[in-house]
Amino acid sequence: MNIQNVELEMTAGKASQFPVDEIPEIAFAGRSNVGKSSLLNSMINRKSFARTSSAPGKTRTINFYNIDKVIRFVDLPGYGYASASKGIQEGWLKVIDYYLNNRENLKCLALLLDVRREPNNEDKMMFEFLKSLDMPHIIIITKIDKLGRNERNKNIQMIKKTLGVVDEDNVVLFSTIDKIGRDVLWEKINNMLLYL
Ligand SMILES: Nc1nc2c(ncn2[C@@H]2O[C@H](COP(=O)(O)OP(=O)(O)OP(=O)(O)O)[C@@H](O)[C@H]2O)c(=O)[nH]1
Ligand SMILES: [Mg+2]
Repeated sequence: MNIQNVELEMTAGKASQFPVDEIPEIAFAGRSNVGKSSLLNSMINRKSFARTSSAPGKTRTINFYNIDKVIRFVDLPGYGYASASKGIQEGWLKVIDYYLNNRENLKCLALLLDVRREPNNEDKMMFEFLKSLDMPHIIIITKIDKLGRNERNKNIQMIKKTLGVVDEDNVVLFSTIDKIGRDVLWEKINNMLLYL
């Protein structure tokens, strides 16, 4: 996709702030620090359009990035960020939950998993939820530059087995450092747009 114009349209802390129109959205979910905002930057060829941080809990609102008014990338706050107060965490969860369950614009949900980590209960719940939706989904294994080939392959198998990923689940390997996965992911997104 030849991107002309990307706009951070809205940082929403509540559902009433979600944009109102029919632009299809792909949302990026996953544990805090897994690399959601970094992946988004890499997809739009910007270094730090979406704010990232080595400390978990950077994204705290649902951020809507409008790409050429054709598609929106939706950067979700990560789950499992323990340092946030309970009240704040529950607040985020409510909006995320509302977004995932009610948003008509949502056409594809991507779940990101860190290649170095065994999926935890929240990852498993998110995977089950995503499988239960009647819409395309993509599993993205991030930070694959962090491991050598053998360990990487071993972990990818472990992640698939732990979650119960099958061949029909789209799996994309991603690294913002080695620039791996970007083209494959764009191809999948463009394909999906064709069938909407
Ligand atoms: N080596 C490597 N580091 C990465 C990669 N992707 C992200 N990171 C780093 O991981 C850290 C977290 O990245 P973010 O994109 O902020 O993660 P996030 O999922 O948006 O985190 P929250 O907003 O807290 O939910 C940052 O220090 C990034 O530079 C990758 O592919 N390879
Ligand atoms: Mg983020």
